[in-house]
Amino acid sequence: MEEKHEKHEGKCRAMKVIKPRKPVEGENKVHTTQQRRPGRSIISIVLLGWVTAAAAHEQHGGYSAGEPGNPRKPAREIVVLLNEMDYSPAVIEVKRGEQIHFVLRNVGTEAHEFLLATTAENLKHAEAMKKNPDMEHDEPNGLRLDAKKSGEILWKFSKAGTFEYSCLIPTHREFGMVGKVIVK
Ligand SMILES: [Cu+2]
Repeated sequence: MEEKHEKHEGKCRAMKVIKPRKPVEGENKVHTTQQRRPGRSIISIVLLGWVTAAAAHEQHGGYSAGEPGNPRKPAREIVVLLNEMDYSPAVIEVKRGEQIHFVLRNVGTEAHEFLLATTAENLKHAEAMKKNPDMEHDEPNGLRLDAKKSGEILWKFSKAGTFEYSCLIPTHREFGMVGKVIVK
């Protein structure tokens, strides 16, 4: 359990701590044409770092509810109000492949979160948050909003199934801060 917590906290920061991967021996052969172009090499290093971070995310089952949306593609807007201790609406239906532009408004008097994931992932995440209640969330699938603040998430529901959004600040989920997304 201990190890899981640590790994999970690592996940939450995976998108922030981006370290370029050390080149593996033999890899240079593939990139020989790029060696004369320092500009491209830098891009390669940045991309490698990003891929490594993305892979780390994937290992922990990140983005279990689909994938970050593409701002160039059309999206349906859904306004969700966050309050003590619920969401409105509490159930959302979308079509598989549909992009949703969530406009999130915290109309309550304390901070709340909106984290899109499977129930299993959110429950695991909630365990980690008991140890670290002020864990920051700045990920494509979720955010924390202070009272009276608003935010946005663009999300593509690429998988069919039932997912959820919930607030993992200790006790909030238990008090009712959980909503359902049905993807058909
Ligand atoms: Cu909350």
